[in-house]
Order: sequence, then structure tokens, then C-alpha cells
Amino acid sequence: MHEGRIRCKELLSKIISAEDAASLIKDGMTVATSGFTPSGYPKAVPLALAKQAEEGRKVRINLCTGASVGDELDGALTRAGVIARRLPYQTNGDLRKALNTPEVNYQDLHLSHVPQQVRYGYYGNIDVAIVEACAITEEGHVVPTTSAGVSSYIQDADFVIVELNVRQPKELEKMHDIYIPQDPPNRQPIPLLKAGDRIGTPYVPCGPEKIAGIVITDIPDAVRPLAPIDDVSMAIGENLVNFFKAEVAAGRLPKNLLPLQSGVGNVANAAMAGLLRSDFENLQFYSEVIQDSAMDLIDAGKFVVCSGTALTPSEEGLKRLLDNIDFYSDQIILRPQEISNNPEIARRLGVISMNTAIEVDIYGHVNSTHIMGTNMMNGIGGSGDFTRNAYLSIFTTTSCAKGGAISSIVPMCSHIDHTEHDVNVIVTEYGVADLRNKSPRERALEIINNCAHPDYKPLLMEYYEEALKATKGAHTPHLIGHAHDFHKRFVETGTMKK
Ligand code: 0RQ
Repeated sequence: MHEGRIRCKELLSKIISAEDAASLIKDGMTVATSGFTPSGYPKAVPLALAKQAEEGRKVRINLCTGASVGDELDGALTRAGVIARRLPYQTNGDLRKALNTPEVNYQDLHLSHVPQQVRYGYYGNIDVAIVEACAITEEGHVVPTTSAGVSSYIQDADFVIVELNVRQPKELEKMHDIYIPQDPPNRQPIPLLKAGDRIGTPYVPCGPEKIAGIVITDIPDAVRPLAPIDDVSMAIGENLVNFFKAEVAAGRLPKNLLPLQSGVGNVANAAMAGLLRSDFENLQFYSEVIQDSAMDLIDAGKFVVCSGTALTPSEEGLKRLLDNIDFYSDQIILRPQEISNNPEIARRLGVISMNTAIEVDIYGHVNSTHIMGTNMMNGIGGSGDFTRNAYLSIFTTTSCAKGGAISSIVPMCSHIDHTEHDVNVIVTEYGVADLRNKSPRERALEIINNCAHPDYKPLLMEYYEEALKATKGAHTPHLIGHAHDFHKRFVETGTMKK
């Protein structure tokens, strides 16, 4: 069943069961895995480990991944009480609940920081790396599957467990471009000058001696459904496209724009769908997650380059990918997240970043992570990597959440991930707020007038005008005792409306 996939013959003797591999993971270990938003992560070994824990084996681990991973890893291990500490990003319902209790200590990190900070020793010793592979080369190097993620975990770890997933197509080998930079003081410029450049190898260097066991599996990635594109997200996509057209007309962007980055989730997917309906051509994608919308743009011939760190299709998208793997493996490049999200490269290429906000405040600060300033949703992911270093940084959001009970535009964010200094443009279904070359007072009017929901406009304007008066027109007018009244009202009454 694994024929032709373990090309290093001496490794054939290292095939073990998932249970035996799970037994190698001891209480207190730091376990680093492949996987990014949720694709290309190990499944059989974590499921076996969760079972052992449920049967009474005492094992609590620190778990590091690339980004979000599927239920077989985050969900099963959370339910079995195995995860003590977790970084850097997640989207699993059970883990989300657990990390919003004292049970799990979660660190929400910029994704490009993780590989280098692990190498710098910030998170202690990495005991074991568990990585999903579609093949092992003649030299014993590991070919990742649907995500590259933190490739360097393989080198960081004391030993490596490979999950050889025979369901993942061998053609994925053609997509990978693995380049791991050296650390300071020996770091060199990363030799990537164009979004489509290939600068590395199709495998992660490992070697047979480091591999403690190979588990053969065929469990598919647990892909996530995307919400259908509704009128609201369609309007966000249209506003974005019209904004790009105006930027081209003003001479601030070339006709085919600059390399685009797009975030995760429903809103990001819909925003990209706007580009599909537009007249833009010869576009380049230099991003981290490749969702269905990116595949649509490849199919339509609009994307001439598509670079990311993970393939994150829906179920329908996954089928399309597998049915046409030869075609897509020519079009798509998968890189380690420290290259896909690298600040040096984002600046060099002039990336246009497009990420989704949970809430935005009237001065342009953005909250991407916390609900009511308290509960973690997913994490900052790569949004900060791109936003701070973009040529043009954009946040999209629907103007309201929870059926209108929550305004996504608030007087003061309940948590801030991206500051006013990093955010150039806000887009909702009502319009575009261009924050460039504007003072905070000017930004407040731009955001309230162009982006807020009509039900909330008067409330926001009332707050702004009172703050302006009380502070005699200060630089950033706030009524510090009332800045979170919207949130307070929601917590107390279930709506931000008065
Ligand atoms: O809740 O799931 O209970 O219905 O948040 O909201 O509108 O479906 O938006 O799927 O695009 O996700 C910011 C979370 C948006 C995502 C976020 C509730 C809303 C719904 C989801 P339900 P939508 P999306 C690259 C970039 C951070 C990481 C990032 C994210 C749920 O985009 O995690 O950008 N971004 N990475 O009801 C309370 C509000 C709310 C709210 C929305 N103001 N208050 N709930 N919701 N706004 C990728 C990677 O880094 C890997």
C-alpha cells in the first residue's frame, strides 16, 4: 500500500504501529507536528495517544504545530486531557473551549516567528516531531503533504515519527519548495525575488538515523466547509475590487496589482471571489492558505503564480484538487511558513494583505482574535506577519455579527492585534474606509460614514462627538469611562443597541 513511497530502503524496517509510535511520547514532552490550517497534520499517532490517555495512561504534553490542525490532533488530544500547553494557532471547537479555561495554556503567536523562535530555544527542547509525509526520499528526507508549515521542526526535534499518508497524492512532491534560513548572526538575504521563485528543495532534510518510526496511514485531512457566498460577502468583494480599480487609476498600483495575500475563513474566501468576477488578470498570489477561491482563480487563468504554505480546500475543493493534481502541482508552490509569511519578502514583493477582523475601532485599530476582549477565537495567525509589512494592508469584516446584535465597528476595540499604525484600509459591505494620510479624527469620520451599519452609525457618531467635545478635539478623542459601553451593553443585554 505504501509501494514506492519509502525510497530509502533501510527505513522499511522502521515501520511501526500507531500505538507503538504513541508510546514513544512520554509525559511532559514537547511535541512538534506538521500541519497548517488544517491540512497536512498527523492523525493516526495522536488518535492512538488519545486512546492510551483515555485508557488511563498519564500523559500531558506541550503541543506546537504550524497553525490550526484537525480534530484527530487538537480535538482528540484535548478531549483526552493530553494538551497542557499549545502554540501558535488553532480553530478546533473543543480546544477553543479548553484554552478559555485554566486547563490549557495557549500562546497566540505570529506564525512567521514560530520556526525561528523555536530554534532560538524560546520554547525549550523539542523532544519529538510527528510529521505527515507523502514520501521519503532515497536519502531519508521527508516530503510533506498538503502543508509545509514549520518544516524545521524535523531538525529541531530529538527524534522524528513519520506518518506516511498513502491517501495523499505523491504529486505533492512537485509543489514543495523548502528553504530554511540560518539564524543570526549568520542569516543571509532570502534569495526570493519574485513570488514564483523556487529557492529550496522538494523535501525537508532529515536523514534515516533521525527517524524513530514510520506509521502508514490513509486518514484524510478533515477539511472545513466554507459558508456559501451571500449578498453581504459579495458586497465586500465588490467594494474591494472597486477600491483596487481606483488605486490602479490613481497610479498607486500596477494594472495586475501586486502579489496578494488573503486570510482564512468565509469573509476572506468571499473577498477573493470578488476578484474572480472582476476584469483583473495576471494576478500573483503570495499568501499562506490556498482556499477554494484561489483554485477558482487558477482555473480561470487569473492567477499566474500561487504560493502559500498550505492547501486548505473545502470537501468539494479537495476533490477538485485530487482529480486534477497534475495540473495544480504545476501551478502551486508550498513553502515553510517562515518563508511564506516572511517580513523581508512581504516588503520586497510589496504584498497586498487582506485579512478579516473580528472588530475594528473608529480610529483603525483591529481585533482579530478575542470575543468581548476575553475569549480567544482562533489566534492572530499570519495576519500580523503580512499586515505590518504590506505595501497596502486591508481588513475586511461584515459590519455586524450575530444577526445585528454586535457592531463590528466599535468606539474602542476590546483587544488589539493590529494597531492604527499598520492598518491602511477597512472594507465592509457598506463601503471602504481609506485611512491613509488621515489623522485619527479624520479616520473616525471615514470609518463611521463609510463602513458602519446604519443601525449603529448614530451611536458611533454620538460617542465620537461627545469624546471630541470632552477632550477639546484631542489627537485621539476617547471618553475613557465609556469607551467599552458597546461591549458592556452586549454582555449585559445581549445587544450593543441601546
Ligand atoms: O461565529 O462561527 O459562531 O457563527 O466569528 O465569523 O464572519 O464567519 O468570519 O470565518 O471569516 O472568520 C476573524 C475569526 C473571521 C478569522 C475571523 C463571529 C461570527 C462567527 C466567524 P460563529 P465569520 P470568518 C491568515 C490570516 C485571525 C487569523 C488571520 C480569523 C465567527 O478570519 O481567525 O487573520 N482571523 N489569519 O459570528 C463576536 C464580533 C464578531 C464575532 C465575528 N465582533 N463579536 N463574534 N464573530 N465578528 C490565515 C492564518 O493565519 C492561518
